Amino acid sequence: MTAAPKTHPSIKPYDGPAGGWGSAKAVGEILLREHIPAAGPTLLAHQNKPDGYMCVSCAWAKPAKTRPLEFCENGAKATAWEVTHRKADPSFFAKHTLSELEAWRDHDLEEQGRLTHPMRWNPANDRYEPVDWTAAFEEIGKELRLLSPRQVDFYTSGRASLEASYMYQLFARMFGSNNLPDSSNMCHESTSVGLPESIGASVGTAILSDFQNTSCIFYIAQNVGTSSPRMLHDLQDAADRGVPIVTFNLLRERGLERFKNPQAPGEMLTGKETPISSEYYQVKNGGDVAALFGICKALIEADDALHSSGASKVAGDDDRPQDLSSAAEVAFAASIAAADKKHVLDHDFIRQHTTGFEEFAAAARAYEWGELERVSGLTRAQMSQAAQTYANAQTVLIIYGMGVTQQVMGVDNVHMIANLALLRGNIGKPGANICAVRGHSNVQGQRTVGITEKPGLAPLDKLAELYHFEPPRWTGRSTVETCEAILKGEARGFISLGGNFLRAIPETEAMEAAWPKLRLTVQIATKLNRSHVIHGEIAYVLPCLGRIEIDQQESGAQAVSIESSIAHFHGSRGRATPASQEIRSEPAIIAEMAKATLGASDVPWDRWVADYSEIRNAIERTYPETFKNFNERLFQPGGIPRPLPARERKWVTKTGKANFITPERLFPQFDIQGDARNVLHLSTLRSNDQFNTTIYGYSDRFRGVDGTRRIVFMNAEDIARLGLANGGSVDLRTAIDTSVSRQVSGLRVIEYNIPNGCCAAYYPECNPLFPLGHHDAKSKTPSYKLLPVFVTRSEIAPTD
Ligand SMILES: Nc1nc2c(c(=O)[nH]1)N[C@H]1C(S)=C(S)[C@@H](COP(=O)(O)OP(=O)(O)OC[C@H]3O[C@@H](n4cnc5c(=O)[nH]c(N)nc54)[C@H](O)[C@@H]3O)O[C@H]1N2
Ligand SMILES: Nc1nc2c(c(=O)[nH]1)N[C@H]1C(S)=C(S)[C@@H](COP(=O)(O)OP(=O)(O)OC[C@H]3O[C@@H](n4cnc5c(=O)[nH]c(N)nc54)[C@H](O)[C@@H]3O)O[C@H]1N2
Ligand SMILES: [Mo]
Repeated sequence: MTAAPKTHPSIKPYDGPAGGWGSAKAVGEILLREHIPAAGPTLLAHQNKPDGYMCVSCAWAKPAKTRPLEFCENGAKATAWEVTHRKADPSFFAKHTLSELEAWRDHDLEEQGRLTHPMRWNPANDRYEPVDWTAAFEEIGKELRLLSPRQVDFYTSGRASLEASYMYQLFARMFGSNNLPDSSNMCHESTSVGLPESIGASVGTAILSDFQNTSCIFYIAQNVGTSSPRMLHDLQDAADRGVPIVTFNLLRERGLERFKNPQAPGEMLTGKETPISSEYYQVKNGGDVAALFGICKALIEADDALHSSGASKVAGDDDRPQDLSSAAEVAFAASIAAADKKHVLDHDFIRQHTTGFEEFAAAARAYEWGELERVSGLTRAQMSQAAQTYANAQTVLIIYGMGVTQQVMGVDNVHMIANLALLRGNIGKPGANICAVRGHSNVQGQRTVGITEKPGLAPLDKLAELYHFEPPRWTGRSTVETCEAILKGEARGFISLGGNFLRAIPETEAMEAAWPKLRLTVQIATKLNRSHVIHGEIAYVLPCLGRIEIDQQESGAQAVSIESSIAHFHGSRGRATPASQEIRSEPAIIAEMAKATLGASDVPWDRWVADYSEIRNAIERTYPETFKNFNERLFQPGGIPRPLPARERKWVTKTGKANFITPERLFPQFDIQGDARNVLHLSTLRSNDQFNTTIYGYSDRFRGVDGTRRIVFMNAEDIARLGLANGGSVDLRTAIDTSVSRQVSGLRVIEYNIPNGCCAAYYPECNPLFPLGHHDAKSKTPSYKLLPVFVTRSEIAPTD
C-alpha cells in the first residue's frame, strides 16, 4: 500500500480564500504526485478548450471565450488522476488476492494506477488474471443469454460520453432490459422528478449569459469551491458588478465566502480577494423547505400589505393582516415604499403563466414564524432580509446542488425553489432562471440520450423503428431498486459502465454481503475500486480509455461529446497517450459485448466504432430536434445549446402552465428508535481532495482538515451536551429503522461552525449508516444529506 495518511492528523482553521496560492501550489503537487510534471502543463492547456478535451471532473459550463487556462485545481487533479504513469497491471494482480485487497482503503486501491489488461477472476487462486478480449466477450455474452433480461442491471456512472451512453442503452434495450440505474439516481434525481412537475424542464434552465445579466444570485446547498470551482469565475464577475449573492448552506464554505483567482497575476501578487456571498445563511440540514417557505411568506405578506394599504388592488385581494414585527420587515416595507412599488410579486406573470398560486400563498401565510425558525435554523429577520434582497432585484438566478436534492424531501425542495422563482417571474427571462449544478461531467447528457429506467422518458418507438426490434416497455430499476433486487437475489447480472456502485450506494454492509451472490459482474473501468474487489461468481474487469486519451479507431482519432450543467453539448478530443496498448474505448467494448450477446442485429456496431461520427448521426436520427446538425456543430465555441422550452416560457407540464406545488410539510417525520433528545442530523460531504468515491488524498484544505477523513464536524454545544470532547473518538449509530444495527466507529470529533442539532462527516466513509429505504419517496434519491444518528463516545481511539 502507498501513501498512508499522516499518523498525526492536523485540524486547524483555514484562513485563506478559495483559489489563491494554495490552489496554485496544489496543482504543482498533483502533477508531481502522479509523475507527470513535464507533460502535465501542456495537456492542461487544452482542458475545456473548443479544440481540446472536456474536463473529466465536474460538468460546469465551457465558455465560448475561454481563459488562457480553463481549468481549476480539482480539474487538474482529475486530469492527473487519469493520465497518471502508475499502472495496476497483471504483475500487481499476481501479487494480491482479492480477499487481501478487500482490506485496502479506497485511496490505496485507485492509487495503484490505471488498469491495463482485461482481467477475469480466477476462483482457484482468488486473483484477477489477464484474459483475451475475445474470450471475455464470448463468456459475458453466453452468461447474459442464460439470464432473463429482468435479472440484469446496466449501471452507468455519469462520465461516459454521449456516444458510449447511447450505445449502452441501446444494447440494454435490445437485450430486453430497462434496468438502467445510474449515478443520477443518487444525485439530481430529485431535480429530474421535481422540475418537470413545476416548470416542465428536467434540467436547469440557466445558461452562462444569465450569470452576466443577473441582478441577484440565490446560492443554495452547493459547494462551489470544491465541486465546480470554475464557476467561481462567473460568481466573481457577478460579485465585482455588485450583484448580491445570497447563500444558504449548512456550513460556511470558503468558496462561497471569498475567492482569489489563481490565474490572475494581479490578484495573486496584490492579495486582492473577492468576497463572494453578500448574505450568508447557515440553515440546518433538511431546513431548506422551511427557509424557502419563510422567504416566500415574507414576500407574499409584503405584497398583501401593499395591496391592503391601498397602493394597488389585485383581483381577489382581501384585507390581510399586517404584522411587521421585526426590524428587517420594517426595512423591507420601507425599501418597497422607497422604490414606489405597486406589487412585490409579479402578478401578471402569475396570472398568465402559473397555476396553484392561491393554495401556495395560503400555506405560506399560515405557517407560524416560530415553526419556520425552529426548522430552518434561521431567524425571521434573516428570512425577511433575504426576501427583501430577492424582491429588490430585477432578475434572480437560483443555483442549487446536492444539499437540497439528496434529502427525504428532495423533490419538495426542488418544488420550493421553483415556487420562489415563480413568485417574481424569475424563469424565462435573461438574467433569471434556475441552475441545477450537475455532478459528473456528462451525467446530464446520458439522460438526454436514453439512459433511464423509465420507459416513458426513452424514445422507444424511434429505437424500434430505426433498429427493428421490440424494446421492453416495463419500468426498469433505479439505483435503490437495483440494490433491493440484489439483496433479494432477483438481480443476477451487473454490468457497470464506470463508477463504484458498492461505495456510492447506501446500506453498504448488507450490499457487500449480497454482492458475491451475483452470477456475473462486469466492470468497465479505468482504475481499480472496491466494486471490483468484491465481485460476482464470474467477474470481469475491462479496462477502458479515459476521455483525455487519444482514441484511435479505423477512420482515425475519434472525438466524443458531453453535455454541461447549462445544457450545451461539446465535442471532446483526447490528447494523451493511452495508458496501455491493450485497453479499448468504451464504445468498442460496448459494441463487442452487444455483438457477443445479441448475435446478428440491425445495428452497425462495427461501423459505429470505426467512426464515431456515425454514432452521432444515429443520435441525431433518434432526436432530430435536440441534435440537429450534430457533427457539423460539434466543436462550435460555447457548445451546442439544447432546446429548453421553459426558457421561452413554454411550459411542457400537464396543465400547460408552470405550477406552484405546495409541499405537505416542512420536515420529514422520523420514527426515532431511542432517546430523540440525543439525535443529531447527519449530512455527508465531499472533501476538497476527492472526486466522489475516488480519494485523491487526505486534505480538506478549505475546512482545515489534514491527514484524516474519519472525522465528524459538530457544534460546540452539542459536544458539551452529549458529554463528548473536541478531538475525542465517537461512534455514529443510525437512529431510524434499527431492525439492523448500522454503525461507523472511531470518528474524531471536530468542533466546527455548524448549526446545533446537525453534524457532518465524509462520504463514502459514512455510507454504511444509510438504510436503503431512507430516500425521497418520489425520486428515490438517497437522503445522504439528512440522517438521524446517535453520536456516542467510542471505546476505540480515532481510526484515522
Ligand atoms: N472536486 C470534486 N468535484 C465534484 C465532485 C467531487 O466529489 N469532487 N463530485 C461531482 C458530483 S457527482 C456532484 S453531484 C457534485 C456535488 O457537488 P455539491 O452539490 O456541492 O455536493 P456536496 O459536495 O455533497 O455538498 C453540498 C453542499 O451542501 C451543503 N449542505 C449539506 N446539507 C445541506 C442542507 O440540508 N441544506 C443546505 N442548504 N446545504 C446543505 C454542504 O455544506 C455542501 O456545501 O460535484 C461534482 N464535482
Ligand atoms: N453518502 C453519500 N453517498 C453518495 C453521495 C453523497 O453525497 N453522500 N453522492 C452520490 C452522488 S452525487 C454520486 S454522482 C454517486 C457517484 O457514484 P459513481 O459514479 O458510481 O462513483 P465514482 O466515484 O464517480 O466512480 C469512480 C470510478 O469510476 C471509474 N472511472 C473513472 N473514469 C472513468 C471513465 O472514463 N470510464 C469508465 N468506464 N470508468 C471510469 C473508476 O474506475 C473510478 O474508480 O455517489 C453518490 N453517493
Ligand atoms: Mo453526483
